Amino acid sequence: MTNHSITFTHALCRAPSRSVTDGLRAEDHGAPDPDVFAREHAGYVAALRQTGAEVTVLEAAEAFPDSVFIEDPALCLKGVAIVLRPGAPTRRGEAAALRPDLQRLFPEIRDLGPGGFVDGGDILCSDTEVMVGLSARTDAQGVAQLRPIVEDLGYQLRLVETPPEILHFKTESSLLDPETILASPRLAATGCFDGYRVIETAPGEEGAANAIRFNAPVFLSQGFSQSADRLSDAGYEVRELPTSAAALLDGGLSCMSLRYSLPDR
Ligand code: CIR
Repeated sequence: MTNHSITFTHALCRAPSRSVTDGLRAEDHGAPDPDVFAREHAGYVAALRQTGAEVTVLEAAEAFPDSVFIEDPALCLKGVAIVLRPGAPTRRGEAAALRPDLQRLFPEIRDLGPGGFVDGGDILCSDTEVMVGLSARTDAQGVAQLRPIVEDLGYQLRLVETPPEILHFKTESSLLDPETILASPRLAATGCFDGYRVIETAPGEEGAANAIRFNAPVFLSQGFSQSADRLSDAGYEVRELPTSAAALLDGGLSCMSLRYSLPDR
C-alpha cells in the first residue's frame, strides 16, 4: 500500500453542536454562529464526498462544545482506530463518547495505556512516519503510550516540539504528499521537518497550513490566495473552503475529520 497518507476511502466527521459557541479559544474574537458553522461544515463534508470517499457524519454532541473537531480524540492508521486522550479538561470525555462509533466503523480499536495526554491535532502522518508535536495538549507521557502502538503498526514515531504560540502541531502544518509538507515559516524554522520537502505558507498566511490533502485535491481555507498560488504553481489541485466559524475556535480543515481507509469488506 503506497500513498496511504493522502488517499482515503473514508472520513468520519461530527456535526457542530449548538453549544459550539462555548468552544475553547486562545483569544476571544466572538463566538461562532452555530448556523454559519453548520453551513460551512456541510460544505466541507460535501467536498470530501466529491473526492469519492464515503463520509459518515455523527450526530452533534451538545455536552462537548469542541466535539466538531473530531480529529483530536482519535487517530486512524492502516484500518485501526486508536482512541487518544485529549489534553484539554473540557474535551477529555470526547474520547469515550466517540469510542462506540469507532467500534462500529473499524475492524480494530486500540486504546492508549494509562497516563498522559495526546491530541490528534498534534499528529502528522506520512506513509512511514508518525510525527508527534509536544504541546500544551500533548505530553511526553502520552506519547510514551502512543509509541508502541504506532511502531507495532509499522511506523516510526518522530517526537518534535510544537512552539508554545501554536495550539497544535498541525495548526501550522499538513502533508501535501508523502514527501512534502506545507508549513508556516515559524514551524518550519524549528527544523522539525528534516528529510521532507517543505513548502512554506506566504507571509501572514500561517492559517493556510491547516490544510488537508484528501485524495486528489489539497483543501485550503479561503482567504490565503498567495499560499494557494504557491501550491497551484507546485502542481497541486487546490480547492478552497470557507472556515470562518472554525477559525474563531482556533480550528481549521484538518481538525474536522478523521481520514482513513478500510479494506473492502
Ligand atoms: C480546541 O481548543 O481544542 C478547539 N477549540 C480547537 C481544536 C482544533 N483542533 C485541531 O487543531 N486538531
